[in-house]
Amino acid sequence: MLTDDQVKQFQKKGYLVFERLIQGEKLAHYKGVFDELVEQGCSLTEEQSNWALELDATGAPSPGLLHKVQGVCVVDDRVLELAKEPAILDRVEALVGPNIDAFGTKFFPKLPNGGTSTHWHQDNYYFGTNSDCIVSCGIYLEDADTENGCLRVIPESHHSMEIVAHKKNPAMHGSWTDVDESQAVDLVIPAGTVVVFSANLLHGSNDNFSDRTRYSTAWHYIPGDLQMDRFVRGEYEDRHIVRGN
Ligand SMILES: O=C(O)CCC(=O)C(=O)O
Repeated sequence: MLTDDQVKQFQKKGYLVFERLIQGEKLAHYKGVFDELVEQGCSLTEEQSNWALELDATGAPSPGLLHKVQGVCVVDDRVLELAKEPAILDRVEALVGPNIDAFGTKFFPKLPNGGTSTHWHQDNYYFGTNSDCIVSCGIYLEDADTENGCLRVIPESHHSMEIVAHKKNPAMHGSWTDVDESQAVDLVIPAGTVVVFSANLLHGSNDNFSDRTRYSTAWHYIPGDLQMDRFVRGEYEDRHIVRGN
């Protein structure tokens, strides 16, 4: 269900944006599911498995400030239904094939006034591969703009197939790399938008400087038969068959 032009654009630019793909009651339903997770996460005083809190300047977790739910489809199987949404999979199928798994599921609430998700990186850095069979997917449950930290991409940066060096700071979640920000595109998008992109694409987002949340959930779609050392089908808990076999 992608046009030839869309497939070409994915190949050329490394990403595709589907505005308002999840709509109306469906969007409200999923937003409600994530509200529940935020409520749960914001009662945490220390980190727990799957649940990460924002870090203060010394790298200590900040009680009550949820940063991320890693493995969100394991924590709440209602989110797995979103990973199986036909509107998404019909499009992803054109890039990944008929048998599709999703792995590495996460939710970022990006809370107001300082909430974080990820800075510049390539997803494949984390997976120890430069495979171009991995299609990352971000779903934005709320309007995302430059104030609340929309997704930013470096178009065409997936072409080199090179995984660049990433750095780590103990007072920050995740690893990141430097990019030429003059090449960056801000994806200012309305609620319900789905972005798919190559796992080799440089992308990231700024922190949330607004007084609004910016909920997003993300994972990676792969062909069901793709072998991955650390994410073995049937063994790795956060790898799910979402279409076909
Ligand atoms: O928060 C975002 O929009 C970026 C998320 C992201 O880059 C990731 O999950 O790898």
